[in-house]
Amino acid sequence: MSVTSEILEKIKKQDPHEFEFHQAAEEVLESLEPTAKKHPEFVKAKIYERIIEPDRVVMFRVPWLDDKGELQVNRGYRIQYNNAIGPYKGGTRFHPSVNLGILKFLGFEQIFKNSLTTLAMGGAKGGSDFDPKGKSDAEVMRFCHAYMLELFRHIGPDIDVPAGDIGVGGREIGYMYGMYKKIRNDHTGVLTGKGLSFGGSLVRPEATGYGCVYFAAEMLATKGLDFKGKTVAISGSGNVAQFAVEKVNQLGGKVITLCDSSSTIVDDEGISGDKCGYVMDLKNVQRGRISEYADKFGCAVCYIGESVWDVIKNQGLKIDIALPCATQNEIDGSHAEALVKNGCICVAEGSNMPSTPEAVRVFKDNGLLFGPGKAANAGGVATSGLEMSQNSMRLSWTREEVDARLLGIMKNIHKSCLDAAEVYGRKGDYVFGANVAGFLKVANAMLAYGYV
Ligand code: NDP
Ligand code: 2IT
Repeated sequence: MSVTSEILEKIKKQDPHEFEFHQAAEEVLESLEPTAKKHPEFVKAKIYERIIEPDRVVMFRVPWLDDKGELQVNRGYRIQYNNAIGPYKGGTRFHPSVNLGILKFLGFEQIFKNSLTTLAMGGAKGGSDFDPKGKSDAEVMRFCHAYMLELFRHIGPDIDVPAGDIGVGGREIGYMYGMYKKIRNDHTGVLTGKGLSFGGSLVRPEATGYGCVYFAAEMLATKGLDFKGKTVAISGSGNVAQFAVEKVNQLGGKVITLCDSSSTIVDDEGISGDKCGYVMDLKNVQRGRISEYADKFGCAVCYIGESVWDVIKNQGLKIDIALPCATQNEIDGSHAEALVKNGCICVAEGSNMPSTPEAVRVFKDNGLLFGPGKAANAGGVATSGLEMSQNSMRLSWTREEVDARLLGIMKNIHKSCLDAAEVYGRKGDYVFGANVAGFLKVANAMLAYGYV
């Protein structure tokens, strides 16, 4: 049995209910098998056994008062996975589905993603099973403050730098940073995704969506193609989806779908111009449902209870490019087959692990350009890294400067994936290339430290 399959068997036995973690680990370990053959020094130093195990998991109680004055209790987490190449870095997710298995999958992926950015950032992830939906502003504030009342002792600008993810945007980061600053009495910018007036970076809100589209554009360019005149399906309607729509429009493509966890809207005329501003206000300010888009704009059709990928499958929608930007495992094998049948040539993952292993197989077997999340959505954390640099230097770069750096980083990640894949005889395999390129830098650092 190979080193990597032994490890996989062990983690499945150890924590049998952590399905998402097993899924993420299986994909990475499969890719890493050839590196074990090429690098006996990694095998000897048990790099594979060590990288799979988080440095530490912090799990804590978050008690907070709701608007009725009743005490609520949620569970908070921070998984500090690996800091071989820099301080722990990764997002914070507030969603009722959050558990250890989901955060371990996200933290593990983050190690390789952060390494691919070329910036000095280790991997981490945190969050809570708190559901911000339907909560008042005051409740969200009290929850965020309570969450930070424990988290503050585990983080720091050179220790661990959290950011946003599902359910955590500018509002939540502001509340959490406010409490951190008060307790610590310092202003070192420990969170990223901060507001512009208190240490945030221009283009950080846009970065994940823009970066995903930049990555897709790089993949298309390898075939002499671009976004002009292409029909694009985007899922989700949150931070990543909104700015993916904006960038596709700028590059001449037409986005026809968006969704949330309740429904999908299809607008054949394209989600552009004032309609983009409407979606941002609806989701970020009104905190409404995407179905309201169809009430507002007669040109759109709403499908209740169906995801974007269900609608493409059930309605036979023709699309050229798919950008999943909602959540994990949103595209299964049957959705992938429908995408292929309906003409899709390129999939770039804005969300983390949106495609099931079956879906990835379908994309690969049919020769689609397929950019995995840890490469395609790395623009968000990369720009968080740029926010950290600006905070350390106590200055801020212009929008043009940050956007140019983001574009450069995405092009570089694209090239690193292709180069690593080619070295190992897996030309054009972005999944393999991302895993191996991300791993090698971390593995070499771990090797240099000795057995720690
Ligand atoms: P948001 O909370 O802003 O938006 C999430 C969107 O996805 C919402 O439309 C939400 O619908 C939908 N969604 C979330 N969970 C589910 C679910 N279980 N089923 C169906 N729909 C769901 O999050 P982001 O846009 O920040 O994150 C989206 C994805 O991108 C995540 O996978 C995240 O990990 C990844 N990502 C985010 C980065 C960032 O910088 N923010 C960076 C890199 C990756 P509803 O409102 O109904 O819940
Ligand atoms: O999944 C991710 O890369 C994020 N949620 C962003 C992490 C960050 O630290 O900006």
